[in-house]
Amino acid sequence: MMAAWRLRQCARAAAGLLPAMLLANSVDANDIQATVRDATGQPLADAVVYAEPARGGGAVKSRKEALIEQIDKTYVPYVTAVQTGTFVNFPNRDSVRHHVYSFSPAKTFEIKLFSGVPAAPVQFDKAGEVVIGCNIHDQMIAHILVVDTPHFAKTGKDGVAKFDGLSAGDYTLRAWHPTAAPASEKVALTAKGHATQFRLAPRTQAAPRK
Ligand SMILES: [Cu+2]
Repeated sequence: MMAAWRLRQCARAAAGLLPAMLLANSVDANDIQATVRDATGQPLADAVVYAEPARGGGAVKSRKEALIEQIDKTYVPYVTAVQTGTFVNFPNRDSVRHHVYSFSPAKTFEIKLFSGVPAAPVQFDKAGEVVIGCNIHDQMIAHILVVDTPHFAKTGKDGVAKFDGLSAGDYTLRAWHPTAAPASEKVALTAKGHATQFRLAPRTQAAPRK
């Protein structure tokens, strides 16, 4: 207990040394902004950055349903991040039928050959990576990262993910991408916010297949 307490105090002290750097990045109070790059330093789009409170649980869950559409035999979007418990539906906008499925341990399911909007969305109730495939079109792949926190965002083409509304306190900040090895850092978040960068190495182990 005492060791953990001291560690937090040190982390807070260290964070206090960097206000100029944080302000330079225009981070508002209790915001987190992370730039994610690949091993060569290029900005990485479709990465998910999320903050897990050290004290865990108790967070309000968003009940907003997410959509992964099928357009021109492509899943849109390619990467989706959702909080545990979120429902996702898979509207088919094509004139051909699709057969959505996943064998991933975090969610195994299938929606057999269908047109239009499936009658029921699928609930993702377990944190982890879910790879979505189509039984008819092998090239169709989508990724869902299910996270046990309401604090997450996906990077754009500039590699930047940003989210706000966090309480001050200790977090583990994680960065994830389908083709990269995940990374994390401990953050003692203050009213000054937190700006950081991740450089992700390629995955040494293939991402779990659909
Ligand atoms: Cu298909």
